[in-house]
Amino acid sequence: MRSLKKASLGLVLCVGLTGVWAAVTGASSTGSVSYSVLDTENKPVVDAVVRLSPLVSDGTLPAATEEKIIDQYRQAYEPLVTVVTVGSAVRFKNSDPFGHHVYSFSQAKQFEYRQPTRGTTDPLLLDKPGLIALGCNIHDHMLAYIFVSDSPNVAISDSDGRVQLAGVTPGTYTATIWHPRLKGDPIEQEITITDTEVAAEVSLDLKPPRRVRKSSYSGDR
Ligand SMILES: [Cu+2]
Repeated sequence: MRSLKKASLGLVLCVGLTGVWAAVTGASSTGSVSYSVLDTENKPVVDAVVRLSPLVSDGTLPAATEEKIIDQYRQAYEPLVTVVTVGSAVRFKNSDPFGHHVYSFSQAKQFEYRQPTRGTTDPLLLDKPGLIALGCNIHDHMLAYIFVSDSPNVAISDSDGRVQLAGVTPGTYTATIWHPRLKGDPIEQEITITDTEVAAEVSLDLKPPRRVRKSSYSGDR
């Protein structure tokens, strides 16, 4: 009887340690990808979202990302594109000395916050994956986006057009690439991740940038 108990304990320890072992040896069992996002003139594209989804999903949702703040400053949203995983929350900050009224009618989230003066809203839970377009009921030119991902492997391009995704389990994925000014639907590419860094490139056909009139107010946040 005693030996049976020991055997069961050993099994429990084994199962528990497998996860720890995988984490410790992560460097050799996961891969990474470095995406280069360019426009049709080969110039780097900032604010492009790249998400990797496994060809066959096991239905597991990613852990929530840290709560993010979307600021409203000089009649513009900062950042233009926010990326979170599903189940995460965002707050809206008003850094202007006048009111804003942020809202969305997007399928992934409908909400509105009237902010007559400076301050930060309560957290808004993003419980469905998808793209959320934000607008302001007071300032029509204010636009921004929240990309809510059902995959943990998601990131946004920097000013060099680079997207780094690390800690990706080797396998075949569909990469979905989206940008606020993309003509047409998001681009999909099949990509195979190995245990070394994979380099990938995508070219986006973009609409011209909008001419945004920013408020002349330039006070402190
Ligand atoms: Cu506004």
